[in-house]
Amino acid sequence: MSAGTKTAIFLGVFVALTSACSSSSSSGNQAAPAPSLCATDSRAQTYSAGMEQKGAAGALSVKLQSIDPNPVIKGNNDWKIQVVDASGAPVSDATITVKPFMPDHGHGSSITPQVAAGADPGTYDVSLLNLFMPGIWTVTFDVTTQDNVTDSSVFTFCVSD
Ligand SMILES: [Cu+2]
Repeated sequence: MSAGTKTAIFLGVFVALTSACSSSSSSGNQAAPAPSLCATDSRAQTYSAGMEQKGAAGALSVKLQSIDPNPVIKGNNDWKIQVVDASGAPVSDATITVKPFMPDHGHGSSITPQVAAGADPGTYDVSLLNLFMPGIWTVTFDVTTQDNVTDSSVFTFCVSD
């Protein structure tokens, strides 16, 4: 066998290997469609009536009594909440600031949620909770009581496309 024949055989094997490799990588591009972002994000909470979020200071808690719509939607949401103290007693006449925020994007909402006293002790009606983009939103309730007790509770929900 001449040196020229050996070189030709070597080149033939090399071309066969590289073409097999490139054809297998191109077929890998046909992946299944990505699942919805909310289904796979473990940060998202699932709403249930009465779900409670203890404040960071441990002094107050916020309960979600109802959310409308349920689950949360892209756009304006109305929530009914109740604030309770560490012993579970309703806290009326508190000052509450509600802050929606997208942690992955670093922005809030330009619409300021409105808070009004609710029908029952310690309850408040939150309106214009504007979650305007799909994805993870944190909703922070900063609460100050008449006795100047302050606390902050955070809920995390995912807004679907
Ligand atoms: Cu965003």
